[in-house]
Amino acid sequence: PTVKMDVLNGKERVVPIKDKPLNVLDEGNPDAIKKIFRPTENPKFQSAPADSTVVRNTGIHKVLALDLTRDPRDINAVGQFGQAAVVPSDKEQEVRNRWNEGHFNVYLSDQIPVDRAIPDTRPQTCSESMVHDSLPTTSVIFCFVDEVWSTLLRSVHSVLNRSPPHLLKEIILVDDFSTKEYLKDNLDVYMSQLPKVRIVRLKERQGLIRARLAGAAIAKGDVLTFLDSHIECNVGWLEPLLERVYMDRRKVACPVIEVISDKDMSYVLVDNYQRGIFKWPLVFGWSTLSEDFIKKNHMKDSDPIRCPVMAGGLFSIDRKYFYELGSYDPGLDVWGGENMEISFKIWMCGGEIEIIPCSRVGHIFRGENPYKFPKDRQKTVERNLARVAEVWLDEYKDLFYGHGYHHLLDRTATDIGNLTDQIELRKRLKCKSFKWYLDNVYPEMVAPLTKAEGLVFNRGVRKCLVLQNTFLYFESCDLSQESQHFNYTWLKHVRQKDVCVAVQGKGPHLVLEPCDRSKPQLRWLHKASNSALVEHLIVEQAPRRQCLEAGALGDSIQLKDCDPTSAYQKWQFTHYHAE
Ligand code: UD2
Ligand code: MN
Repeated sequence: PTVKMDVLNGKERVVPIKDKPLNVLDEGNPDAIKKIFRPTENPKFQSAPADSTVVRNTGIHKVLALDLTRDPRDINAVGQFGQAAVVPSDKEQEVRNRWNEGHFNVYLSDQIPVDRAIPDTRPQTCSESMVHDSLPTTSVIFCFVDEVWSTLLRSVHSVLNRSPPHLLKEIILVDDFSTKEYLKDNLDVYMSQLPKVRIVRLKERQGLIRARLAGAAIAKGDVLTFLDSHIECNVGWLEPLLERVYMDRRKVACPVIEVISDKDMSYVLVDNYQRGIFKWPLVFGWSTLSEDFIKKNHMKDSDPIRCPVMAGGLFSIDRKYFYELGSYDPGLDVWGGENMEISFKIWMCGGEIEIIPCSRVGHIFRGENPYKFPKDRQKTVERNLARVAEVWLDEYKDLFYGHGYHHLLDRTATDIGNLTDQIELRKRLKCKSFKWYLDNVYPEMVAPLTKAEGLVFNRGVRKCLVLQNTFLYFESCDLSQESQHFNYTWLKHVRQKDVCVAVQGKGPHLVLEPCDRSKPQLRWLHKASNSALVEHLIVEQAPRRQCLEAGALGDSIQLKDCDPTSAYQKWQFTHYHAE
């Protein structure tokens, strides 16, 4: 007899299904599927010998639309079918009181069944697409710290209810040293009824990066699938991810991340053709593929989309390949930047990142992190990003620092930790350069290596700056003279080769010094063409601004109080790449 298991609040009900045995048998070739499937996820079936239920073959089948919530227990339940849930007016205060437990509507989450149905939001053709019968198995890894009970449960049930059981090796819950009581014994008891779920408890707070590593370390599946602990996997989400990894183990597959509203918990589908990108200074974002690009590549809405970077939370990766790549930099703390690290590593060391539109997972995006950072949040994220920049960005790391992170260059103030292992790893894997990555994976990215360059023209004397034999002076402008070529860099240096224009002591005289990223006295503010070159240090430390000024006869150059009306303080480089 075919039965459907249904779990709510720790109570198990076994519901006989009247007419049809299981929705899943509607799909594809029933014979093939009977062979590769256990009838249900019911633990009672799990004691059956594996080889009697799992028969592998090399054929293909239509992607399975297994969904044990398709026929929900209570069609009138709050939030059922992914609909917006309404807060009764007398509960609004409670909503506010409980908001900070998760930085979303925790009150509503608790009202919604942990096994609610959600709409199948896949593009039309997805249910017709074929996958191999012999896909690899996966371990699903959720790490969490102080996750909301109902949300964590809904995440786990969405995996159990919508994943082909023979492909789901296990679900690993990594508790990153949560403080909430309910996540202790209660969670153990609840999960003990779900034989595929294992719980790992970390003895101190590690942050999500090392927590994921702890989960990966004990995983037995062929593929690792990482998920955030406040998600709902949609119908047919798993096979399309595993198919890509199966076809090429160096492909890392991400589902489309849909939105579970933090306010009303509704399941909202997102626009098609979105890919993950970054802007300087390594800020993750989404960008829609251009219509031209879609046309030129004859793309269908179900085709995989290559992504320069992944969002971070949800992806499948071949387990052995994950370790060949050196997994994550374990020196990354708590939250942030690890998505950049793994993305650059994957692309530059021979892999690929794709979003698979036929795989969709809802995620509650929150305005704030609902947990505490052991150290300052901003400093933690900056430090993580600086580690990534130092290891992976080559000469482009100056763009990272130049877009608001100059202060990180002062290593006495910011200790970004030891990077020897990461740099070694990059050498050992013979990874390509960041320039290669920009040219081949993300050519739309604007990444000029300097902010401005060429001749440095002074408006007052109408001559150009010359650097020769440790002297700085003016001459008639002549592009053919190397000695008149300067760069204005992301680190705000006025620079010729390795020599930088600097302020001597407290001024007014200038000196030439070897360029040094950490020294603030080498930095000049220059906002636009035909504007001042302002001494950086003075701007930060004193109200009196000092600007570079050419002597009226063009025979000297020194620091003077800034005077916006003086043409002798207006400077112009030949080319400006930015601002
Ligand atoms: C996004 C990613 C997230 C991660 C992060 C950057 C998605 C949907 N989410 O932010 O996975 O890549 O960017 O780092 O792509 N957690 C711990 N220990 C901690 C902190 C967090 O276990 O110290 C857990 C947390 O409970 C959650 C997961 O890590 O399950 C991700 O954290 P988040 O949901 O706060 O990150 P999110 O979605 O803002
Ligand atoms: Mn999240």
